[in-house]
Amino acid sequence: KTVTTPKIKPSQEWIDQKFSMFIHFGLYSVYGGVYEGKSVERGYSEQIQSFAGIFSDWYGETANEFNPLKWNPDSVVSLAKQAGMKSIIFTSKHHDGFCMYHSRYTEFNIVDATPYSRDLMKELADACRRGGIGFGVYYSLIDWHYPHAYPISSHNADPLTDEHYEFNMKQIEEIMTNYGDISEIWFDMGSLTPEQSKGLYELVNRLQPDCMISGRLGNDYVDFAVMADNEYPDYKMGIPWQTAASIFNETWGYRSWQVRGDLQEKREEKISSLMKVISRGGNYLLNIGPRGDGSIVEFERDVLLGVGNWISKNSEAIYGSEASPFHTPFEWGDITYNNDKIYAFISKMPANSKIELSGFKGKVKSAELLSTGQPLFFSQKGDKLIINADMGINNRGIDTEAVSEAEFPVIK
Ligand code: FUL
Repeated sequence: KTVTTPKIKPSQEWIDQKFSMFIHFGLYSVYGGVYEGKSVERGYSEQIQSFAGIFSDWYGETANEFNPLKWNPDSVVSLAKQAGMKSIIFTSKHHDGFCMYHSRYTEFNIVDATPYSRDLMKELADACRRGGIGFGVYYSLIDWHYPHAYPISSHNADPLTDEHYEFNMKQIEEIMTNYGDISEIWFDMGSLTPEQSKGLYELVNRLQPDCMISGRLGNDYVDFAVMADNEYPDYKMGIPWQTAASIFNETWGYRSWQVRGDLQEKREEKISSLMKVISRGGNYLLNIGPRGDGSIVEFERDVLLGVGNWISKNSEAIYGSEASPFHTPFEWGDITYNNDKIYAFISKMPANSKIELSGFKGKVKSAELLSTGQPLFFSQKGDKLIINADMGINNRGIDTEAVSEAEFPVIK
């Protein structure tokens, strides 16, 4: 039996990213979750072709009007950076089979089939490089457009015919060859045989040995595990992993009738999820779904900017941090760890404002509010530490800026 030594990938570098942007942008964005004047409420909007039962030829004709002139890759990169994100993962091809890059193997792509006629993915990859952030690719292993994939299956986990698999191999080869360094490939869906998963895994490794490969390739060919959409585990895991989340939780692609909400609430929800993921050692991949004209939904932009603003004051607790060394979850929030320092992220302040932690071996030197350096009272008895997290801030009746500061304090 031959034993192959697993290749060492720069997984630590990948783990250290912590926070990245996911973008679901494609032909489906033109529909915005609406078909024949009706909102399609069932299912994710990026899968409208399946959920609304749109006949493929009609769906394909949408390409004639796809001209996303408001798309500006440099400002998308700048938004990601302001949000504190370290890479962008872009939908090269979703289940509908439409390629957002110039594929040689189908004309159903943004260069050959639309008035836009430019390789949008190439321009985004270049913008990421200019902006100094990573670029990764989402690739659906199923393809409703592929002639042998009809009728569209609702569970998205059909086996791949040999022909379809060969097509995927060729597309992955061109993606891995023509778009510079790819930080991760987010394979999605399909039910592959072990040989098929192996073939794709080896192809990526050969062309881009540093590219991290998502576990949705199946059959244990995995560099990082992907949690169920919007979910995270209770504890840290023994493998690099990621949680992908969308702003509205019910869709990834643009939905014209679901574009706003309570900004403060949404921002808090996403900050809490980010910290839950990071405290368990994972990476958080937060999605935006641009409109068909390429513009960014203002609410999504504002959520991202709010999260980024909070991160900028607490970045020490995030980048370069490790999962919580405590084995029990806490009612009041989550913990990260970095070089002798513990960061306690308080999402639900206890009524008595006391944060209790046990298991300390040495003597604790100080406790402070991370964003301002305000020292906090604490006492240590044996291995038990009690911090008084009452920062004298009354959450009611003060301006929003102060509320934002007060709502999610991080103690160092
Ligand atoms: C899922 C897909 O089926 C959804 O459409 C979306 O792309 C999500 C991120 O992954 O498996």
